[in-house]
Amino acid sequence: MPTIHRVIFIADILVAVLATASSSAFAQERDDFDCSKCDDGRSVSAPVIVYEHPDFQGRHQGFRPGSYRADRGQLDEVGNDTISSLKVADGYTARLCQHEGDDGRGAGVCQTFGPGQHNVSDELNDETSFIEVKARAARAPRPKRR
Ligand SMILES: [Ca+2]
Repeated sequence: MPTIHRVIFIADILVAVLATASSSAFAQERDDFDCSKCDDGRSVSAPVIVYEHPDFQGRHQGFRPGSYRADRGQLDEVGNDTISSLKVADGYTARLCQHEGDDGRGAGVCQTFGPGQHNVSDELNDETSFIEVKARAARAPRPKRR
């Protein structure tokens, strides 16, 4: 029956078009998981997330407890001297400093942020080169003994 054949032919075309569309969608999805963005993906679940622009816009980077120095490339995702806002999860603090310092504690203008969402003050805006994230003692998991 010619009508049936025509329907099947059209159905075949539709399948082919859908297959092409979904494979390019899949390729797009795979691009989203490109390794250059792996850290970014993980950063979303980090207790502290810093942002390039005020109000949590622009490039961002997540940090877990520890100290991070721009001069060691540890702020490369967001960029040195760019941070303008940050989010701090409950039970954590983030200390931002203008300079890395020599003693692992940061130097210059420093400011500590508790849980919540913050825009960085003018004093420290686009200046941060050192970040220290701490879990507050009451909620901190006990460090493993070596
Ligand atoms: Ca900025």
